[in-house]
Amino acid sequence: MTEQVRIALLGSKFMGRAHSNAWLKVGKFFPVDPEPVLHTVVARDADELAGFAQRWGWRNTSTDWLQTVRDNAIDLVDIGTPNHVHAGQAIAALEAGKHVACEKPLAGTLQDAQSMVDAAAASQARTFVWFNYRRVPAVALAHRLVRDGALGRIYHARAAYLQSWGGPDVPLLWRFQGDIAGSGAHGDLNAHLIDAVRFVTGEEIVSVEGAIEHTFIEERQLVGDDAGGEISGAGAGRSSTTGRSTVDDAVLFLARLSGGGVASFEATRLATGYHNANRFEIHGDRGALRFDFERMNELGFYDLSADPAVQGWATIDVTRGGDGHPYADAWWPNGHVLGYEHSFINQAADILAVLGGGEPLVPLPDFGDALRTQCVLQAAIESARNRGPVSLAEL
Ligand code: SOE
Repeated sequence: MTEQVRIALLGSKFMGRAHSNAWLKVGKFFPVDPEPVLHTVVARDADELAGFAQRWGWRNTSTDWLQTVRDNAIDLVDIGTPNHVHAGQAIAALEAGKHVACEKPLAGTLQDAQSMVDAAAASQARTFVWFNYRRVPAVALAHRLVRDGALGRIYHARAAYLQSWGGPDVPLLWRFQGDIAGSGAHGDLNAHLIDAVRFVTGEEIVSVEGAIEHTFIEERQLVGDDAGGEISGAGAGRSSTTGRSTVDDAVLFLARLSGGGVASFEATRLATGYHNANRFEIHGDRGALRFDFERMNELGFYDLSADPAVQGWATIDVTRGGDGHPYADAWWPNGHVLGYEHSFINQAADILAVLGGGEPLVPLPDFGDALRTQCVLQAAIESARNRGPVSLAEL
């Protein structure tokens, strides 16, 4: 008899849709045990909630997240809400004995993130963080290649997350309010880059050597309550008055890696011309890798062990089942590519594997792992504000 895991989803905006889709589809493509049950979805707007639940197949709705996370009918709480409420919601769920899957970044502040890790340590429940890009097959393959020595000693990691949706016409969404988001592009996008560099290299960031934190657009139009977490601001009620953006639009920083290499990170919402260019390059003494999410089914590989006459950047089509390409066997025949939503479905499969007593296909970050990323986020901000190096050992 296949067990079930009854899920409560907190949040019904962008991540609410991505997670709903993942729980709805995962059992269609993976042999899940336990099976996910879309039990209850929680959001503030009762009117919108009924339509959301019907569209995605949630059995129940609620506007009371605390009552829901304490409900004995719930096994796993999935947090897709803005950053400032991650800690309260996750801690309440853990105290109620629930497993918790939380969107990135773990929290808006290091203090909140630490409190979540402390609550997890005091609980028997499992925790997970939706650093979904680890489950883009090309990124998972990069992780395996480095783990197996294909790059050798790591010299450089170069990571950039380039978006351009944050222009002056976008109103003062929660993502531009420091008391809600904690930071802007930094916590939103550098979080992904830091996690990806740690995941692919298998190394930790030991210091931030210098950083720039910059806000290009300091005033934004105030919005109505319906803007929620959507990054487009589309449909958001417009106001003629403006409010101050209290977060960065871009953060760049330089760092040292635990293996002796050096790294650069750049996150921005104003890289005109790029929409979701989450990219990294890793250089070692035996080879190099490069990835760009805007060509997400491809991985670039430069192999110094190959015959020098034919050395060059190979573009690997990471869709081939049976060839050891991560997750490929669950999906389509060779060359039938995947999209953004598949990284979440792959993560849902790994979460269910762990809850069923098994192992994920590639490492899944729990709260403790995500805290290390949160510490790097904090170190970069301190380095920018103090205009000097910050060792992670100091945090
Ligand atoms: C907005 O920048 C955003 O939705 C991020 O919050 C997600 O983590 C990223 O995958 C897409 O862009």
